[in-house]
Amino acid sequence: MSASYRFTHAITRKPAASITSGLRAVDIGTPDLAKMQAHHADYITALRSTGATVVELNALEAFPDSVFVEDTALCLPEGAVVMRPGAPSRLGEAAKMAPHLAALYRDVRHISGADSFIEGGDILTTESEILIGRSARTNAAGIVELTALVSDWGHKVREVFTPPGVLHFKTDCSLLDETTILTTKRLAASGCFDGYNLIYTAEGEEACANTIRFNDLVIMPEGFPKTRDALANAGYKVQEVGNSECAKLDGGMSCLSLRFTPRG
Ligand code: CIR
Repeated sequence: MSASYRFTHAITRKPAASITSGLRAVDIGTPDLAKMQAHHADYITALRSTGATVVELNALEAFPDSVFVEDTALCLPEGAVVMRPGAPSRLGEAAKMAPHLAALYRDVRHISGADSFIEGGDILTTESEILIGRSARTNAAGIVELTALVSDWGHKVREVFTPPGVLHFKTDCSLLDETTILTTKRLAASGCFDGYNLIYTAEGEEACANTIRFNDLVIMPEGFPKTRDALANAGYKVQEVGNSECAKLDGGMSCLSLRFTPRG
């Protein structure tokens, strides 16, 4: 069925000029807005090239990290769940996404507990389960609440761990197809992917683990030739997109979109 990587829709949000104040674990330089906009346009072109409808939302200056829309929601075929981001400066972004989801889905649910925190970057939806990494942004209460919200849609959640010092679970992994995951060795070492086929990022190229399978394409950040060639040799159709500016804010390919097929 390939519902975990075949999608009719994506939502993106234009980078705000305030992106220069975006959150980052380590300061390795200020992102260049014009360069980020050019990369963002290339990313949208890649999504659209697969035939998907891409809804491009306007920039939100009040939220510097709002280009990273993935963290605001979990989109499943049956409905969408609006997250409660664990970063205080990002909490309000989720409510800004809700009406856009309501325009495409009949069933939109919300993480609402005052103690529940969860960000989409910690959630990997595979063909058979939803893996959620507990992290500095996603806590046990958030995972419990999400598990309850998606159970009547028939989804099973499995709690896993995001390695210390890694922003999100998906910073270090991506789904490539029904049974295959691209991962760093440090994440796979936790045993969280037992039963899946794994392709490892090449030594020194761990920063490209955050890629996306979107319809026929694997969209990955530019500049990781060994992993790119390994994916191409494994039969994937790889499309590289510049990510130097988002990388300064710990962002990658998955963060920049919500990808889904709403069930009418
Ligand atoms: C943040 O720290 O929240 C942003 N600077 C980066 C968010 C990246 N999002 C993602 O991996 N899903």
